[in-house]
Amino acid sequence: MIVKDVSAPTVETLRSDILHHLIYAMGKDADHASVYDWRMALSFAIRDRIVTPWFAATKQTWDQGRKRVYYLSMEFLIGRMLEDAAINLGMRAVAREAIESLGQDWRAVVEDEPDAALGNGGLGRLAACYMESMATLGCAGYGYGIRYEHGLFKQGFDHGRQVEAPEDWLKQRHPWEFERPEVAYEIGFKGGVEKQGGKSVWHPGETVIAEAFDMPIIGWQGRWANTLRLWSAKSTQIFDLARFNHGDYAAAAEPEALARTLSRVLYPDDTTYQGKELRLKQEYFLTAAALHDIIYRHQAAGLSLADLPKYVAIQMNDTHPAIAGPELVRILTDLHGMPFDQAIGIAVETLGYTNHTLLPEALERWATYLMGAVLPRHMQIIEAIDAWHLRNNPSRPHYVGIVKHQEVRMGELAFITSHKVNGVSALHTELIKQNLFPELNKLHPGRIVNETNGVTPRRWIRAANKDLSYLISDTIGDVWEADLDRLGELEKHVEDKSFRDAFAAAKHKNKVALSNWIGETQGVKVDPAALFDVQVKRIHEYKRQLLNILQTIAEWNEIRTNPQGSYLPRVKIFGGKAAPGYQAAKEIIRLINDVAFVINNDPYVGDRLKVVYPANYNVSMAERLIPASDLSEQISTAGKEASGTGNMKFAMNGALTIGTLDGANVEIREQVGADNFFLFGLTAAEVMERRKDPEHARHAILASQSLQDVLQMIAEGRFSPDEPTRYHGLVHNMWHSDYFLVASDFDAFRAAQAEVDAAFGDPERWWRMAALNTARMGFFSSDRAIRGYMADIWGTESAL
Ligand code: HBZ
Repeated sequence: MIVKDVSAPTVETLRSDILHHLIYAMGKDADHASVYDWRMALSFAIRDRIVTPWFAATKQTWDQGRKRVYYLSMEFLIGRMLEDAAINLGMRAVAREAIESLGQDWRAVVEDEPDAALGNGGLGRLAACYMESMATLGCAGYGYGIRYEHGLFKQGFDHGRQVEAPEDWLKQRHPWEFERPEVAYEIGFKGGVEKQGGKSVWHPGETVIAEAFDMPIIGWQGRWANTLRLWSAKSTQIFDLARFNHGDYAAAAEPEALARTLSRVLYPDDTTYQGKELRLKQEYFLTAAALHDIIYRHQAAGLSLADLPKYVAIQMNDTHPAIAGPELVRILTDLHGMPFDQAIGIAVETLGYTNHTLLPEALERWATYLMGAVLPRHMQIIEAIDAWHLRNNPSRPHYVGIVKHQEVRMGELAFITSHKVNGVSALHTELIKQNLFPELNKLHPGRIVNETNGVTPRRWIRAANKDLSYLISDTIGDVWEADLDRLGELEKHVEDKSFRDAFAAAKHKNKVALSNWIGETQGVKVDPAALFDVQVKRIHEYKRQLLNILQTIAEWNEIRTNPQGSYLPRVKIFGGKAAPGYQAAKEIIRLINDVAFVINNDPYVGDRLKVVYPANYNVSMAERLIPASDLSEQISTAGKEASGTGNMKFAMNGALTIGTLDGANVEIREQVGADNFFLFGLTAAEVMERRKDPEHARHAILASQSLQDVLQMIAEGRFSPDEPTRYHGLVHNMWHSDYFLVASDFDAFRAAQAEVDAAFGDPERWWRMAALNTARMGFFSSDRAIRGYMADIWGTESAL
């Protein structure tokens, strides 16, 4: 157990530290400093307090020869760091007072920080939550990723259409990173393989340098800190002086520019896979740099490579770093002369693989010619691993190997080179066993395990929802942040009216703040007393934002045809980006915006229904929206959403879920109780059954008058009067294909929404349900998830 001095500084000392950094780091005096300067000065002053626990943790791990966990991920969707760091160090109040005493507005300073958007969505945000939980639990480890110069694109809307602009988080200095020019490895690509006396020697045709940038990740109360090490690509050749001297200035800078493209930009595709050479190079760049670093550290401690699994656990976040298996085998055999069978055995013992999707279009498969060209030695090793696996397992009629139809299947590769493969919710793990890897599961029973996702309550309750946090602490004391099961103690207060009133008041306060923000930024006036119905996540057909907007149109119709009826006011809030090349998703975005325009400008409707879709949904926007939500839309086609993590954030913050039996919704419903969850829709098994009817869409539409009306209106151009045919393709697809079964679930969804209205119309009932959701969500802390990984996969123990 390490004890460090992280006692919060006084306002006075912090204030003087801020001024010190303002002058000596930023070169500004208080009279001329901008918000940016103040933010940097404050960040440095806070960062100073992370460094000591960070060093102490690193030293302790080293001294004790502890096993370390290495989390390899192409994405870390971190968001802002300042406020989170201040909270984990227990100094937010002091920091706020200090900066305000210097005449600065705390929120303005905090919100000046750009989001580190080094990820697409759930997978990247999960990696960030897991880093924070590992630090909180004293799980010694490193995250390894890429320091993309440009994170996920910025989304704008132009007449309702998504437009993408490059993201530029490094335009300003990033105060949370430390450049490590001395930690740099040469990474090779292409070239050829030569046999030298029975040994294979790879001569790369291209090389780049991977240079490390470290970010300390501080856990709750500063008791432990780990490192997130991000790699940046640099040229091995700094500058082509000969070309420069010939006056060819552009060509002289070319090697540098080319090398840098490797870490230039994050691929914005989630759940569709594109076999792009640059992407494969990025994956290898991350993985090879990480493995070099891991092996270097292991050997520097004087340890034998045969003992690697005793000291090292490597987790592959999806298949993106799955080249780790072949790379580790290459290092052990080619570079260290270990026999192949021993090397692959060590690789398997060391590696673990987390699967995040069942969607076939998301599963990575690289053409063998591409793999062979970019990584010729790895291609040979992959074939050797495939042959080894086949040799060691009795052949089966449906055996699925790694290389098939001239493609390398990264899922099978990751499976075969790992000792544990995990799904991210109970249902998803079952479906992995039954549908994704049935044969490999039979060959390796027990290898597939479940680790249901979790989220960090520090960021998602404590930082994002202050009023709820204070209420929780006032009610049950304040150690729930590190032991979320304690939220269960709220349950006995739920029958207490004054507690429920306080719970509702905290929500109302968040809704007022959100209403003001919507008014200011979207120009739409919304009533904070209305039901805030929110669907925020990547736009994807399987997530069914289309179902949500069609239901919205149906409600609008209802109000218009029966204007005397009594309606509870609702605000429909959407947020999310579509992959730039995903046309169907972009069409849904445009439809939502078109519908919003018509409804928001309809004088008949007034306050009863509003639709808002703020552009550029990101982590910071999630922190604003989720605490102010009443209803959480988790409405994917059953069997498609591996887990979801937004669903957990909403429920913890006292939003009720309307959802299908998909991903972690199943477990959320079990925890909060079926009475406190609005369930609808086909089950995963029913979905598979329904698809057998080639006419399922037509049948479902013909059975629903309200859906027919809605589709008719869209087809007539009611939401696109300037171009009535705009959505003909979409409507046609609804009638003739509807792969994600929007039509089949439509009536059930509307019925569930009617139940939501009934519940919201009964505040006693609603706030009881909402408070019970918060009280029963302890299970979904990422601390619980990380404990599961430590025990079931990594074989590590807390250092605390
Ligand atoms: O991972 C998501 C799942 O869809 C979601 O259900 C789950 O909760 C979450 C965390 O386990 N998957 C992704 O977010 N996937 C990606 O972002 C992705 C990114 C690049 C790719 C493929 C997928 O090439």
